[in-house]
Amino acid sequence: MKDVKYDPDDLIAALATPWAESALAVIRTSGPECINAVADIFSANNKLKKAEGNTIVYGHIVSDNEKLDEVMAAVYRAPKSYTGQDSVELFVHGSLPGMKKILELLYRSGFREASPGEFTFRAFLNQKMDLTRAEAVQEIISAKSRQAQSLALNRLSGSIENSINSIKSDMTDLLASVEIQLDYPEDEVEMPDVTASETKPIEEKMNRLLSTYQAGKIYQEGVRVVLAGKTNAGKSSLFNLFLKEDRSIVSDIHGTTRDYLESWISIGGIPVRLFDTAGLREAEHPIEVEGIRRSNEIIDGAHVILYLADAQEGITADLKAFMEQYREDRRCVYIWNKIDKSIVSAPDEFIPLSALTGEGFSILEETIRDIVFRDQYVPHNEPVLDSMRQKKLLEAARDSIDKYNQALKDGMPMDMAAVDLTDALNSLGEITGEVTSAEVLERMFSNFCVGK
Ligand SMILES: Nc1nc2c(ncn2[C@@H]2O[C@H](COP(=O)(O)OP(=O)(O)OP(=O)(O)O)[C@@H](O)[C@H]2O)c(=O)[nH]1
Ligand SMILES: [Mg+2]
Repeated sequence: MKDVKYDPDDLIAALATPWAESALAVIRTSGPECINAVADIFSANNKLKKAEGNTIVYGHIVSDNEKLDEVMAAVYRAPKSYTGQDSVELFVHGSLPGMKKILELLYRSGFREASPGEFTFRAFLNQKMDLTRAEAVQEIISAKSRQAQSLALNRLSGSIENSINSIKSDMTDLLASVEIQLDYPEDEVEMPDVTASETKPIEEKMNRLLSTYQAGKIYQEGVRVVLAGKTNAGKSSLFNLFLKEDRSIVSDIHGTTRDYLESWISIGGIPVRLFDTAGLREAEHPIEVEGIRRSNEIIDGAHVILYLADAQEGITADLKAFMEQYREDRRCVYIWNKIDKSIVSAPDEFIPLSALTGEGFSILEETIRDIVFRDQYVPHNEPVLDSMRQKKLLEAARDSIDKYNQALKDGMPMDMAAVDLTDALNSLGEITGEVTSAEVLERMFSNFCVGK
């Protein structure tokens, strides 16, 4: 796996923290002889060179006798480091010009800028982690809710790797049985069963893991929820209640919200992109007309539509028209807002709510969760598949087993049918990265952030 972009023998360096002013920043370096190379630009030169692994050395980064920054250098020695190579992490001050100076100095001193995901790539090459764990690293970083983060953390601890290995081990046993069938005459040994009854439990394990994918995707990518309804129904009030801050302008003037607002929130662990939109009505002002056009666009693309009705107004013609138009649409949740002020009780399909007092809010949250996970298997305490790559390979493995069973049914010779089993095993090997092509690896890691 040697190619220019990801040559593991190069000395690499990158900023691992955001390119922004902050109290501290971390510059990460890795590569053979990395510790000596950093020592060349370090005041406590000898101390750093002799430092044991997992220790920290205090000093200055120096260039031509000029001190660039006062830093702490964390020293890791191979193989006990993230990448499995010698590595130094510099804790520097988070000043933009300061960070820039140090990075430029590193790039003049034998280091090159790390490509995206290159540190994790090296960790994979040095067998510090398999591919499912490497992918989990990026999934943790991009997690948008606490739930998504802890599911990804489970994957980093090997939950998917272990599941796949357990399936692989079943497959290997099966292949061994097939070998016995092929190698020994029937009368010499007892023939193990290699038919569908043996592949069934394996397929069940695969299906179980596959069924978690949709939920994993929801937790990782989130869903779009839109607040819709007539002007003055209380959409912006509810938006602010979800955000727990006074973000959207609320007023009793109809048509207050002209352009839509959006924000990430979390509802029961689901990352939700919540939209507040311009109230729907017959508008004349061209800006309001454009706002309403945008509202409709967002409604079209939403996973869940929260339609607010003003309880004080009751069932209006607009509400009836909307409900008629969206009759078959299972994304809609109807909300009977302002119950604190109205004595008219909510009609059947409505959730009674007061965006002002918060009454009914937790029921609304539960309803949204139910809609998002409707028709879906919700996993509890088990590995959750999140990567499209892993899902496709697992499906390919399952298809190969199907083909194997079909081949046996069709009376094909065992040695030919067994090829499908080998294919299945190879697909599983690709998931963990034992048999993954350089091109696939490069594509995968190039989606990572630099410094990771
Ligand atoms: N009593 C009471 N008043 C509410 C409630 N929700 C909203 N209001 C009031 O209703 C008025 C309109 O609220 P907004 O949140 O601005 O309504 P909107 O749907 O965003 O309106 P537009 O932006 O014009 O489409 C404001 O005066 C709110 O204080 C509620 O649950 N109870
Ligand atoms: Mg509004």
